[in-house]
Amino acid sequence: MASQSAKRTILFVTPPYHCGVVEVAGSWPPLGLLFLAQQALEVGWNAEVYDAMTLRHDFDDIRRELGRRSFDVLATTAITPTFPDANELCRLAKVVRPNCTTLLGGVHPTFCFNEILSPEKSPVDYIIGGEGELPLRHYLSHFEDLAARHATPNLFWRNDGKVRVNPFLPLNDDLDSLEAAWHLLDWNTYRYHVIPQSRLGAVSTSRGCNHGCTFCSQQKFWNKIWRGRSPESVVREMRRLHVDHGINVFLFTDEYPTYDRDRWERLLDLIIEARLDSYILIETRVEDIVRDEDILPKYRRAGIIHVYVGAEATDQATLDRINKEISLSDSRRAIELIARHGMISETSFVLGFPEETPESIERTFQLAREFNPDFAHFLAITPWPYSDLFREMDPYIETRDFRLYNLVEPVIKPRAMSRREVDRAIIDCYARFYMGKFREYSTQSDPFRREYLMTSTKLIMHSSFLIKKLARLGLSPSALMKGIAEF
Ligand code: B12
Ligand code: SF4
Repeated sequence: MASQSAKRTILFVTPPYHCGVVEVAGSWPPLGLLFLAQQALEVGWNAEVYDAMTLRHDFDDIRRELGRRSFDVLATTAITPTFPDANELCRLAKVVRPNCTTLLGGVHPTFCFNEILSPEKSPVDYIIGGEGELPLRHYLSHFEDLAARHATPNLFWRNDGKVRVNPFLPLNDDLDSLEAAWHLLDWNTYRYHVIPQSRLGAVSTSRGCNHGCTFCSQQKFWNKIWRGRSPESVVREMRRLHVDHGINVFLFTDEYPTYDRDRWERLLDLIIEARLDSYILIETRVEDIVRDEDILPKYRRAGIIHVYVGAEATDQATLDRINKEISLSDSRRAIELIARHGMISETSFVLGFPEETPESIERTFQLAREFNPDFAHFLAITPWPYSDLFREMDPYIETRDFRLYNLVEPVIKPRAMSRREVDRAIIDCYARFYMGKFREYSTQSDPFRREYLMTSTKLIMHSSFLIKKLARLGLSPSALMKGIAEF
């Protein structure tokens, strides 16, 4: 442990990457980094969080901010699209503070450690792969002793020009023991724009998913193992966030919160009892919504207002191909049930597979309209370089620019279409879907649903990703918005 007199500082920074879509709805706290910061504090380090992404700082701002701060370790995180910016962040840290150590974690470096660390001039000194808390604790506790530091579990590092890989710890069975350093955030920054006067928090009630969708990184990252916290510990944390920090909208960050029905129902009961007067946003699988038909009123009473379910495709052959293990009838029914119980349904449809044609996109669009979720996203299939899908898609991948691997930009060229045509088809699906929707929203009898749906649509239509896309394709954002509003 670092001594009190020479307390070292680890600065956690979010890469300043933006691509629209989910960011449009709010500014989201960096939960993963807060779990890690708590470990640093517990072993006697100073920990600071600089959320450059949410503050919308560019690299000039970041250079100035890093210059103002004093730190020994700069730690950052990367999913695939944010990796180039995370790498640049490490480079900048070395320029501003040449003696600092740079540390990277998250799903992308966990799998792509070799290509990140191999270049002799890589600005990344170390990578901690997989679940970060316990390895980071070891790394920081043994920071002063290089041999012990290099014995950190889950560590990837360079030695004699070679990339070394340390054995991984098993996943932590005791998720209740992990806390997030909530007090390090400036809470005024985190809002859910759809709900006025809101303050947005993020709670992880479980980690992992036992399914094997071939496009998904999360099942690989968590080894297809699902682990849940006890409902009591989740509600304790929610109450603390509500009382101490005024959080009234909670994102459950879980891949699969409803996996264990008994645990889930107990959690709903405890949240209802706690009377937090707050809203909750979740993501789950369609068959669980169908399974839970009898307890859906509890979902709503607990405050769940927004449920994202991955429908992904509108034909069974595609669902089977991506190993989604759901049926079209469950998708349709889940969407129906969510609305019937006063919640907002959101789902996505993935486009741009190698065999895609304008006709197959039109079929997906028509079925999406028939499923009629409140919100639909039309996403470009994106093979993360470590996903099961990658090998199969490799011959069709036209760009290795990871910044484009964000589910918004097509990176695959289907046999019968260009990427630009896929891009245009995606915009067309969005425009036509929401043209039909705006009128439906404005005639909703439930005022909460009406307000929520109309505010969200305006946010989507003004989102930077749509505006940029439209401009690139020579289309006018204002004409589209006017068309939707007048429809
Ligand atoms: C919340 C969230 C967001 C928030 C991010 C808020 C923030 N600053 O963290 C918002 C809404 C902004 C967001 C945006 C996007 N997201 Co997002 N997001 C999530 C979500 C739902 C939860 C992430 C989370 O908090 N997990 C809980 C924590 C505890 O886990 P964790 O972050 O993985 O961290 C642990 C380990 O990874 C590791 N670790 C992570 N970083 C580090 C760093 C160090 C130094 C160490 C030691 C360890 C370590 O230790 C942590 C603790 O164990 C995940 C899906 C999921 N269920 O995980 C998708 C997910 C991460 N998002 C994804 C995507 C694609 C995006 C967008 C590109 C979507 C879009 N087009 O808008 C954008 C990118 C914007 C951006 N700049 O990041 C993908 C990433 C896929 C991939 N493999 O690259 C995911 C997996 C969802 C999916 N569809 O598959 N997202
Ligand atoms: S159900 Fe969701 S989290 Fe689980 S493997 Fe499929 S896409 Fe990934």
